[in-house]
Amino acid sequence: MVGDYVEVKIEANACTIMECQKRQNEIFRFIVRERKKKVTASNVDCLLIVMAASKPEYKEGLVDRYLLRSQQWNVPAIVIFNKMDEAADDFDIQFATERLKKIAPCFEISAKNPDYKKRFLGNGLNELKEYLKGKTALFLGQSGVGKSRLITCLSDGKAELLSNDLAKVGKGAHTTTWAEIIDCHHFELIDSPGVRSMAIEDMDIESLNSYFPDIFPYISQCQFSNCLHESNSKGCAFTTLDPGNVENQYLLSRLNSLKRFREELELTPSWQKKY
Ligand SMILES: Nc1nc2c(ncn2[C@@H]2O[C@H](COP(=O)(O)OP(=O)(O)OP(=O)(O)O)[C@@H](O)[C@H]2O)c(=O)[nH]1
Ligand SMILES: [Mg+2]
Ligand SMILES: [Zn+2]
Repeated sequence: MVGDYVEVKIEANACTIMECQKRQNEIFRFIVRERKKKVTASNVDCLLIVMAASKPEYKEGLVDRYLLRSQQWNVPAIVIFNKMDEAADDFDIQFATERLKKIAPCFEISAKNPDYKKRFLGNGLNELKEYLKGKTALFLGQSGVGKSRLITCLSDGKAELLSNDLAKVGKGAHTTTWAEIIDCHHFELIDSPGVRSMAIEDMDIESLNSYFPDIFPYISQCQFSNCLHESNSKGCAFTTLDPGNVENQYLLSRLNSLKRFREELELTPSWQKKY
């Protein structure tokens, strides 16, 4: 598995894996149909969630989906807003960053132009490199957001090979098709296409609330534990929040994601998720 530490026996022209060390953590999914756990990588210190400021369009629901996995795997995440050199007019990086401030630090990046000067956030490329020091990080993000380009940029040319695929991108084709770990001297990066599935059908609905640590304190104040947090829900803690207040807007939009995920999880009966 990518990220594993193994003992190898080296002979004249063969290398044999003798033993695999115990994993600190695993990046996994459950395959509901086969009732099997599928591990894609191991020993990951941090998730790099990459979102594009231009195309593919930034979606709160998507970043929240990746952050949900971060909670499930118990691996801390950061969010990278890439392509800031050509950010869409309606992309509000400050709102997006503030909205996630209790969950994950955000960075303002242009992988295409490493000299890009950050304009909105305290965190740019230098801070990202500093953050990554000594860590093994795994990329998450849609096709075309710039993960491979970012690796090239962060590796200071050590990962030249990866940029070869630049010639054939543009249509959002799945250019990276294998999982690999890239040693960038001060840190290691894993670009893995296998973990990008957006489906969350395998998640445990009982854990969902706790995977939203920013809104969990409010949820626990709702009068009923099975509160649906709708505008007509009796005793709901969210109905008393003033939506004109920007802090409440962050909470309510995160709540929106939680409600959507819950609806999605309800589609798969829990008996199917016993492994
Ligand atoms: N303008 C601009 N373009 C970028 C930036 N980063 C990447 N791109 C371009 O976006 C396209 C996709 O970049 P990739 O690095 O291949 O994207 P990826 O996330 O690795 O995509 P997959 O391997 O398909 O998952 C390429 O044409 C890049 O040159 C950026 O910061 N600014
Ligand atoms: Mg790629
Ligand atoms: Zn409620």
